[in-house]
Amino acid sequence: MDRSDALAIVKKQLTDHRYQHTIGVMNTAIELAEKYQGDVKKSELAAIFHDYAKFRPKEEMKQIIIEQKMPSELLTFNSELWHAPVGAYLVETEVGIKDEEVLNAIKYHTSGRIKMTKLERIIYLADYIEPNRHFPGVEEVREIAQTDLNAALIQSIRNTILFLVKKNQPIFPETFLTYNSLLIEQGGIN
Ligand code: DGI
Ligand code: FE
Ligand code: FE
Repeated sequence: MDRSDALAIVKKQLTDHRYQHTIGVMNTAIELAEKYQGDVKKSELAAIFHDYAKFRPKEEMKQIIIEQKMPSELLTFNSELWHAPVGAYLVETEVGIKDEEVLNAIKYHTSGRIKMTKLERIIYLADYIEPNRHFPGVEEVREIAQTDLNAALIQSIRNTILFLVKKNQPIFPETFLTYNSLLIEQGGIN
């Protein structure tokens, strides 16, 4: 599928604001893939579709999580987490994308997971640092992303966890697992 077809499909699913975010993620993901020897085409495709399910009704997402036997633990956490795995499912079934690597990059773009692939890292980070993002700490992560993909990824997950803690929100276990596994992988613990 080429870029313009993919963008036309996703545009119908999103608000203008979220579509602009998607364009930002796409451009950033391509830059990161070029810089860090990722797959540029897969990065482009995963970025375009990463928020495909963002505006699906909660009830529909809940049904899909149950019917498709996704981890039921998801339902006890913030519904913001649901659009990632549900998005991967809908992008496969409605759009017809079959590439597992692309689907996994969509599926894990909110929580991450242990042993993230390079593509998953690129999409997670691009989602966090794309130019339309304006939260505290994002500039620092953009700086780190110029030279170190993994260090930038760790900083973005740390910021997300701190943000959730400050808002008194429960943190999805996968988010902690991702954070721990990246720190351990980086080495230098004790
Ligand atoms: O969809 P986006 O806004 O582009 O970004 P995203 O897919 O990273 O979703 C971010 C939202 O998900 C944000 O409101 C925080 C929330 N979130 C991310 N990780 C966790 C989380 N919420 C909970 N409760 N626990 C998490 O671990
Ligand atoms: Fe998202
Ligand atoms: Fe996003």
